[in-house]
Amino acid sequence: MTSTLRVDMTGRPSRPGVSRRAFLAGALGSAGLVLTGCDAMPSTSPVSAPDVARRLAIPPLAAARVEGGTRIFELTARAGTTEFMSGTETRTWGFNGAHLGPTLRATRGERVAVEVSNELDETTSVHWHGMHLPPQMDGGPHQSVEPGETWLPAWEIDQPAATLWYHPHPHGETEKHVYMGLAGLFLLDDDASQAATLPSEYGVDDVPVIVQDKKFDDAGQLTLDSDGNEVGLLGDVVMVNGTVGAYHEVTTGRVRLRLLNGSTARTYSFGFEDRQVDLVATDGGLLPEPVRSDQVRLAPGERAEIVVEMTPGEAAVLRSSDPDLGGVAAPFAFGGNDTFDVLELRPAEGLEPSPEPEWVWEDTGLREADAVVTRSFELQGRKINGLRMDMNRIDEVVTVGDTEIWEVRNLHPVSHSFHVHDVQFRVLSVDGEPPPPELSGRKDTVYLEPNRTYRLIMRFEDYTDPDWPYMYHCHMLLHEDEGMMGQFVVVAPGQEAGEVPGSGHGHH
Ligand SMILES: [Cu+2]
Repeated sequence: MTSTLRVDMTGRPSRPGVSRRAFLAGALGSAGLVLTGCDAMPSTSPVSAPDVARRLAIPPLAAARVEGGTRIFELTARAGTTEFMSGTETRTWGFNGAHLGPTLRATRGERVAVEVSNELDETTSVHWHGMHLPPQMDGGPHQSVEPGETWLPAWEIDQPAATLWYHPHPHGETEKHVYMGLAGLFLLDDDASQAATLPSEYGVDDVPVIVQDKKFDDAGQLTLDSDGNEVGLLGDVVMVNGTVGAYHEVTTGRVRLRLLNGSTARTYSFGFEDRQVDLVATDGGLLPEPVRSDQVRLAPGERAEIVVEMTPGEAAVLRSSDPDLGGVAAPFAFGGNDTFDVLELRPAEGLEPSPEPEWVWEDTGLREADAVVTRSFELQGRKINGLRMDMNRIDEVVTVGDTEIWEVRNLHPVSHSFHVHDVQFRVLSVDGEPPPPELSGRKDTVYLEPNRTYRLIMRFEDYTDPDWPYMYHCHMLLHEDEGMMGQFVVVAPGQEAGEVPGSGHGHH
């Protein structure tokens, strides 16, 4: 069975007096990655638009060595320069390179470790977004990596196959570190994903698509000025894997795109003008079945895997169009309703056949009847339950093994993107209604429309530690940095919360 999501094929012109088709043709002609057609934001970029399309960069698969049964990766954060635009060297940060990082990949049941080194001039950290792991390995704001230091987290991969990612999480500085380019994918495989009939040749028909928007100053340098925008910075240049004006050559009848919204603030609505796609996976792995979709909305931090059917010799353009922001009042949309091209797929004249996507789904096992605790989280301004983040305060104490329901309410006219560390949750309901099919699988981040209540169910399976907390927070990174975050610990039955290590020692 397939379902149809948000049909939005109105053919509305992107600019007054310009037909959608004409705009698309024009945009393609100039590799049109500079946003146009926006009411609320100037559409001109101080950096000239690229006059040629560029081949999509594919982040390399990270090399690893295996020692004593542990797969060990190396990530070094450093500064460098990147030529986003011909002839302009932009200062950026990256892992093992000048911008973004390699793709880490591991299989369920494997033990992994990462040597994280910091060659920047400032403190950073690396959080494994979506990963189930002990809190000391989580890479949140308490696992700082100081300049010149190396941090060595290790854990066992113990969750279904998924498209996860990694990025810094330093207290109050996350927006800047991600924006400068510190981010990469962490792909997990398992028996089910390996048996699935999904395109799976990395970088060929299984394509990482890290979507980010940037803003450049007159000198071609990145600027992080959000102009007082409530949601944060909305850039006027969009890039995929750091490539502006990206195209990808396709040789197979189907292609799988692993979409990551790696932006700091912008919400996207991905789709193709001329075809539907099969949504096959969300943040934490495969969906129960493919969901036939026109548009896939992703808030910052969210991922989706889509499978696109190709026509030989006929280009297809992944666009982000006017996302349904879910009732965000116009003054707060701030250009979040832009429409623009993201990635052009260029199929060959002859395509190798690809099978229909099929797999055996592993049930989440999360049942409302099993929930023993319900917690309430109200988001407003930059606060959760009336409080801003305090590194020394433990906000919630969870007992290991418990299934819990988290009722998350957005009381703000602005959207938020709610992320919980350590777990993959399932959305039970949105304002009391069953969730749409795209929210039927494993999630670790969910878009919160204004004035709605999301009931999330999750289970905290192991890794008790009364002292080291996990985070929950808004993944719109300006919001997070300004305090929209809280901390929880997972304790043994009957155990009390301890004290956050280092508390009382100047972490205020
Ligand atoms: Cu937010």
